[in-house]
Amino acid sequence: MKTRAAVAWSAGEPLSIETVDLDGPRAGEVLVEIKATGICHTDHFTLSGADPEGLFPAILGHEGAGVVVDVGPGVTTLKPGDHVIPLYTPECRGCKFCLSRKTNLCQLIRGTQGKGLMPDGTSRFSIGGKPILHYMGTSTFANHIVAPEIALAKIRPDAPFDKVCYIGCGVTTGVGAVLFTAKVEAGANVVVFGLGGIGLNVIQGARMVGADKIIGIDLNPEREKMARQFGMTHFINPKDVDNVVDAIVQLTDGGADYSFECIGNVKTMRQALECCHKGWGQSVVIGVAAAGQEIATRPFQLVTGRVWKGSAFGGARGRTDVPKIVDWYMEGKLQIDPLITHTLKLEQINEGFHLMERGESIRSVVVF
Ligand code: NAD
Ligand code: AHE
Ligand code: ZN
Repeated sequence: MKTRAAVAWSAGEPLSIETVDLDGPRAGEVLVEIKATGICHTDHFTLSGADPEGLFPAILGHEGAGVVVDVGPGVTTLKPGDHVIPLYTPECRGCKFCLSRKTNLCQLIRGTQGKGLMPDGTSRFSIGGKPILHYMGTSTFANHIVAPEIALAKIRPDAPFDKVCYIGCGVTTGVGAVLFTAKVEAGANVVVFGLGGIGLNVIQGARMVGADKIIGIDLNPEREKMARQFGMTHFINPKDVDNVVDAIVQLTDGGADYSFECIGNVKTMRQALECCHKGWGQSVVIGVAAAGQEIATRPFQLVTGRVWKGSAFGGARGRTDVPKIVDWYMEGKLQIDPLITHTLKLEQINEGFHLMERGESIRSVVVF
């Protein structure tokens, strides 16, 4: 079939709207009509050329929601008409990683996914016979995609696509990092570096679990108002203090119980660790740093009890947890609507990237 997609022909170039050929679903695969997709900073990162795994030409996008159109042989858990959220972190429930119960990082198809290919080693997208690569197994900047059954979470049919698409990455990443990765307890002091599409969801996760102080750090003063609406109790702009770590340690009587880095900057990752409380403070790296970047700290920071960990997709098991997070949204337990600051047509997708670069959007959502 033919579909429309925003194609990334090469790094650093604007996306180009094209008519793309899409092959039908093979064994274990599902054809999905994407109804809406968010634009995450990770799409920007890959398009910029900073992603060591970035391959071109490709169809980016990993924060979508849509409807099943057709299923390939052997698919048992989905049928045409089902509403789904594509998962860049699938959940096969049978690999060593899934069975460990220690991680959400299902590895069954990670090898081919990272090469921009379906599990059988081929692409379903092409233009004029030339293959176009998939991205993160999702490619939600296309109106139709083919995805593995294990990479689709079935969600309730009354959830609005243009809002719950954000659960495909940002909401789950932020809220999940608090609930599933750090397991923040009521009364804890939490520090969030970066108050964008991810950090604001860390803030709402911290509020959900009953955190005490929720301290937000951002260079953009415009972020303070929205962050306070989501539960932030204190704001620090690094431009206004001599030393951001000292300011946090002072505010928290010795340091944060938990900190979350939601920027992707190795300097703020160090600050996020070093602002943690001696003996027990935990820092969770969420931000994705560019190729060649490395983190550093004095080992003494770890010797004296601070813990450095990371979180991908909020530690959520996609097929199990994503439908629950959609329910939380529909029941009013978490907010999404105010964070979707811009709704665009596919033809305007490059404007979505510019809004992010200028710090004017929290989330832009493209509606097909
Ligand atoms: P965003 O652009 O919406 O937000 C980033 C925020 O950081 C902005 O508010 C910006 O003003 C602020 N900022 C930038 N530099 C700063 C600095 N030096 N000090 C303080 N604040 C600064 O981005 P996003 O969509 O929220 O994504 C954040 C990061 O999380 C990105 O690196 C993205 O790739 C990553 N990410 C990771 C996962 C995961 O599973 N680990 C999932 C989604 C996104
Ligand atoms: N390709 C990059 C790594 C990018 C990365 O860490 N991605 C996160 C999701 S970001 C979503 O916005 C992730 O899930 N990582 C786990 C994984 O298996 O990719 C690089 O540095 O190579
Ligand atoms: Zn993302």
